Amino acid sequence: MNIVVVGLGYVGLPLSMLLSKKGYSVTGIDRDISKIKKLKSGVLPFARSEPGLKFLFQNEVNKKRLDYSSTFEKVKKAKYVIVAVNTPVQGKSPDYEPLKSALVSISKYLHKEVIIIIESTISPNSTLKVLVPLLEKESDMKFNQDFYVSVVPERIRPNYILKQLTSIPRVIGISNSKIKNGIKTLYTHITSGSINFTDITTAEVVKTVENSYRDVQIAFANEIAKAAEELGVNIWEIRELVNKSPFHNMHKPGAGVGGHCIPKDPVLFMSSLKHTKTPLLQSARNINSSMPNFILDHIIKSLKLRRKTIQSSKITILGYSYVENSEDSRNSPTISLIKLLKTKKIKYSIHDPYIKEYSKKKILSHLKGSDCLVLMVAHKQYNQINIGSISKVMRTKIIIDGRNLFDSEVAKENDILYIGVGNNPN
Ligand code: SAJ
Repeated sequence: MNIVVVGLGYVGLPLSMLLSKKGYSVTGIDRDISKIKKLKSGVLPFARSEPGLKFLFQNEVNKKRLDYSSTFEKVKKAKYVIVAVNTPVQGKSPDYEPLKSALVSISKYLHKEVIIIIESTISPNSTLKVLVPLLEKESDMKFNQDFYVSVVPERIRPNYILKQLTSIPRVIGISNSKIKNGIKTLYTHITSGSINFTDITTAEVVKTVENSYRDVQIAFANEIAKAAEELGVNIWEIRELVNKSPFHNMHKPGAGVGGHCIPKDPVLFMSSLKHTKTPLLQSARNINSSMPNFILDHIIKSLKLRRKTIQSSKITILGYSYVENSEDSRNSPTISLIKLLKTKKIKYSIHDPYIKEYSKKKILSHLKGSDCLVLMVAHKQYNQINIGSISKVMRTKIIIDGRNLFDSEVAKENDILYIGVGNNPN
């Protein structure tokens, strides 16, 4: 059976390889010609540190049944067309340009009985009110008569892509029971997790709500962390003890919330509401987006404490990506922090072991003569940092620990001013 996967990012590319491994004939399509060229020459264009992905790619890429292209002809022969293009937000509204462009291209080759599966995260009501009318207009065919549409929101996370893709339960929104068995078989080949059928709009709501829920959970931790500083208590001890109470799962406060899901999905959800106000979701977004500023405040305060002017200081930022042990830097809190440092004309250097541009120099050479170490991402490599050695090379000994990675006691023993998020032991 022929399947086309449109959009070869963190969702579509692994999915194209997994489907090939399961024996399907797969064509992966992306409008980024350089990405297609790399794939066809056997080079993985990104996510090289993703567990298991390189191995899967090397096993599948030479098989005849897996092909990559920047054109859409293969839609003509496909039974399923899975769309996994990015759906960013611009301000408070979805930016469906990539998605609409993909659907217009697909429409040119649409034929009877094709099932279009939307894995991209979209705001509630988008499929039936925007995407289906576009497909009908562009293809001159009828929804639920000539072609069918299903919404199966992606559920992956960098560092755990293949593990989650093959095990997490999936929600499948359909509007015609005729396609149920076929889609059930397809997703049973993808994941060992449960397959949960519902209607199209419910599937759209579930995805945006599950990430809104996480955004609120993280914002709660961040708000309590700010209060903990005023109260002079350690948020990490608070969190540990709170979570000993049954049914409590307080999340981790930190330097901010980045990524391709959490910052965006609550905005997608809210964009579909015309009358209902969502102050909690909006506050959570505001709190999480405020964390890079909170880090900046700590940088300025600590430099002042050490009688350093911010203009004469040099900051070392550890971690550029949005989440630990990954190269993915989409919506990274470090990007927000850098913008703020630039407005204050504070000099900085960046290290990140997963990003080529920021991994040329060793950590210690970044810290030589530095006045403040700002830990933004808890990459596993940073666990090896020896506080004693960094203390010897820094000009001013300050650590702003955005992810509770360092031991504040050890910092103190090395005469380092240690400031965490929600943990200021001074
Ligand atoms: N973060 C915190 N505190 C926390 C957890 C995360 O500050 O307690 C920050 C991270 O540092 C990062 C951002 O939030 O900057 C997002 O982290 P994440 O762990 O939520 O990772 P994502 O963005 O890849 O989230 C994905 C989502 N999965 C899907 O959209 C399918 C999310 O719904 C999942 O809960 C998460 O993976 C997961 O844990 O699997």
